[in-house]
Amino acid sequence: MNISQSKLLFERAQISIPGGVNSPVRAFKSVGGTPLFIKSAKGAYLFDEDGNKFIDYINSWGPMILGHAYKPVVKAIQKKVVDSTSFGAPTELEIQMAELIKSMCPNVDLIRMVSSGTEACMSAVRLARGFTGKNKIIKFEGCYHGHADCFLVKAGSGVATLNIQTVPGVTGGVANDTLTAPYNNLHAVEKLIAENKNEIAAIIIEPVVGNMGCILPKAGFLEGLRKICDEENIVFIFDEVMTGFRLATGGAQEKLKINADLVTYGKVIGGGLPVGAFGGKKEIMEHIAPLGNVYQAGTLSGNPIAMIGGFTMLNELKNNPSIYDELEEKSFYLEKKMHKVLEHKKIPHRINRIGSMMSLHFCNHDVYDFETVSKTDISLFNKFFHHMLSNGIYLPPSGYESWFLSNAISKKDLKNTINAIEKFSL
Ligand code: KE4
Repeated sequence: MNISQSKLLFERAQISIPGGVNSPVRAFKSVGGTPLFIKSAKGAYLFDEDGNKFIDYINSWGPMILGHAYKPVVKAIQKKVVDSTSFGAPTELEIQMAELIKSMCPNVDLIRMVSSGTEACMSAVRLARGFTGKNKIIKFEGCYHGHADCFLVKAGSGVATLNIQTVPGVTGGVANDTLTAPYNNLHAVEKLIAENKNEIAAIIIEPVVGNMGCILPKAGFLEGLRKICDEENIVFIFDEVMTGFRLATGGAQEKLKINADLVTYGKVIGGGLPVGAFGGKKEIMEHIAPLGNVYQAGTLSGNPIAMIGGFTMLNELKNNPSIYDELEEKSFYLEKKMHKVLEHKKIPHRINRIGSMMSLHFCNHDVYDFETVSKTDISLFNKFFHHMLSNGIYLPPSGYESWFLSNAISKKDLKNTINAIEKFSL
């Protein structure tokens, strides 16, 4: 596969941009090789600067649930942009967006728009601390909630991919207020609660993890955390930046039938434009400025172009709920066929999947937390990644990431993906 243009661009990029990328996971650091520079994308396909075509299983790390350059979203943005790109003042569209989200997601009385998932999660934690008057939070090893200082403790995604044990610049004071427990380990959380009685403001969790591969909650785990939060006056925060509007219109709260106190969103909510949000119970959200004193702000929060992109995307999902059935059918097909091929090849593996989020791990054991992910054969994954890339299949460049299917993917694309796997050998 000719990637000469990407090679030249990557060399040039590294002169002006740290590592040549504006987000570390894009750098192919763990899988090795040159990151591909993308020229355009349409539907299920990416086209790089060398003219190579790929079936996309990253979909911008989740946002492109209906495929790239989705016509209604493109048209809505084109129409809106001529009315200026930002006012720094309230608009009706922001009300419409908030009302639409409230109609789709359970348990959201008030919602505040921001410009990234990091901002959403950072703001939700500050709010939980302000609301409870307590300082500590519990997060889970391998979960990733963005790059705010308090989350960069045993984090997933790029932090795990790059194996950064402690992030320089995150002070001891901040790290001391972030407690961690293994995912799916309720006993470890109970122990932290007992050791930090009345000091814990929030438990923040990816209700389905996408940042150490796709990891599903074991039966009773989330329910147990819900009970702890109720008993201990702890704010239960669902980080639904990945799962929101992807697992169902109502995200993981709807799919898993469990209510958080605060929920954060990103990715799909913006349809590929910079949008995040946090929302939840009125009695908590009304502590946010200007109603309350928990200050949170953003020049481009609720930006009209970002709003129209997200509003159009969410409306498509709300008005066509069959999309989730189609995504389930396509994702199940891929999982089933991939398992059959790898089993026939006698390659030990596990496939974790829920809806259109999935991950493949090369191992002989179940994968249910950071420790079990860390014991998978990452070097074999890296070999698999490059095999698939050279066969026109663009997977996340890390064994610590989830794959995302878009509903633009066709049965033929899925069959081509399986054909590529059939050509894989150890
Ligand atoms: P952003 O600040 O990157 O918009 O969102 C942070 C975030 C928060 N919560 C969850 C569950 C997330 O998955 C993310 C971001 N996910 C990564 C992919 N694993 C974004 C890709 C990147 O860092 O470039």
